[in-house]
Amino acid sequence: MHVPVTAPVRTLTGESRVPADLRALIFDVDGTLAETERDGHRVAFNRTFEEAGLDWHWDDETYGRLLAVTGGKERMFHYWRHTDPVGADHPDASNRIAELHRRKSEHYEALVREGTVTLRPGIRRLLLEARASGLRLAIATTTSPRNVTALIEHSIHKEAIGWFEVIGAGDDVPQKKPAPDVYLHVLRELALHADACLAVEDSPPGLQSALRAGIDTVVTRSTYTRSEGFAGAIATLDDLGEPDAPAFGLVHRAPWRGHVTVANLRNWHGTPAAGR
Ligand code: XBP
Ligand code: MG
Repeated sequence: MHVPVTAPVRTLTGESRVPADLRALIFDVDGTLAETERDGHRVAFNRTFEEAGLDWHWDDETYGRLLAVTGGKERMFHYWRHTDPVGADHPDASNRIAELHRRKSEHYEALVREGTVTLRPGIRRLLLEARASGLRLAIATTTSPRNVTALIEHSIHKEAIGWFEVIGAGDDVPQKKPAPDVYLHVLRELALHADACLAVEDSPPGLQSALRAGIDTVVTRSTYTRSEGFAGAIATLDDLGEPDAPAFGLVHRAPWRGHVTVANLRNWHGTPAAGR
């Protein structure tokens, strides 16, 4: 049984606060639920470029760097401006990007439905446990609701999209991650204060977005973020782990090994984070 934490904790800045009970988990999608960037989005971008007769090709290393630009349309525009500033200045450029992105999304959905992208360790287990323990679930992503639905339907099951009360997507808000907009939007829709939530993220822009919305965050590093620093996260782990395949990482700066459970999240939540 969960016993709510009511004792005040002292933050790094010295003030004490009484953390709210944990009520909801908010998941990022790309890189967090699955390695969608490496196995899905990157492949879909390259298929689109080839089909469109462009000489663009994003290898693993290039794509890793381009992930600093969040949003597929924004990422293509950034690359275009870099490689062909005159072409990218054409009045029709944003229509061209929108068309490429539409096609890329079709390729992505097809890849997901072919089973190219699978859930990361511990995701299905933790989602099921969270539901059983009455935690509310939501999504805060930069990608589109359609991509999220395809992934959840295919990798969990047809009805599982209904597990998530709110799906906050990049185009729902004025600014994508690292701005806090998508998390603030999800908090509003859930009608919860940031203190009652915990985010799960995989990338520096995602962590920044959640922290700027005031939400404690657990990071599970993904392929492209293995060597990044995550100051401010309450935990930085390789993944969520499974009972027979423990995850490794740091929780409040102390080494940790195991599989993440709802009880762990309740313990970690509301405790001052390292380096914040
Ligand atoms: C994900 C993104 C997205 C995907 C591509 O970031 O930045 O742009 O890379 O999807 P996060 P779209 O995991 O932080 O939400 O092409 O649909 O944008
Ligand atoms: Mg991500």
